[in-house]
Amino acid sequence: MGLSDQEWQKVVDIWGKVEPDLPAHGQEVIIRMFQKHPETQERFDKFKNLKTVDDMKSSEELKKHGTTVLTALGKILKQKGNHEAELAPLAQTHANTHKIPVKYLEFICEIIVGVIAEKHSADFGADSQAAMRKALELFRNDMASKYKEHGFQG
Ligand code: ZNH
Repeated sequence: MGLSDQEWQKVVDIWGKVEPDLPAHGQEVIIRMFQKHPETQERFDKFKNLKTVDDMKSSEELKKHGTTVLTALGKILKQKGNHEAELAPLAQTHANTHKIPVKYLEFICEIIVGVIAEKHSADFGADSQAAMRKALELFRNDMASKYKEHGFQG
């Protein structure tokens, strides 16, 4: 389940390519999630009324949210698994306030891998992709166990 030092290094390296433009990556991730899994859009009071991809693209709020999500995820990934302090508040809000099932976390993680693969194909080979998938799986598993502590089955 854990990642080796080399795997963490791959995760941190590819994140270094993502980080200079978090807003563009974040926007793309959120729009794709809404397109591919429309039920996820229903979870956002502030985005429910965005009907078309053009509406989504022109929403500054959506871009801002995408940036917020990837900023939080980046902080977690950089902890290389020692992410208790970063994860706890996120699990708390996502279990109690937003009530986001683990399934939706799977959706977004898969989309994140897809977006990075498209934007950074040269730097995101099979080994890096596998390492990132492992890191995201660890993130989800730890979110899921925190969810249970909050009595949310996820
Ligand atoms: Zn989330 C919010 C992150 C996923 C839904 N988020 C949020 C925030 C953050 C995040 C940081 C802010 C703060 C709080 O806590 O509240 N997310 C995140 C991450 C992830 C996520 C990192 C993974 C990766 N989310 C998610 C999903 C969903 C969500 C999948 C659905 C589907 N979120 C959400 C909501 C909110 C949030 C609804 C609220 C918004 C507003 O503002 O209203």
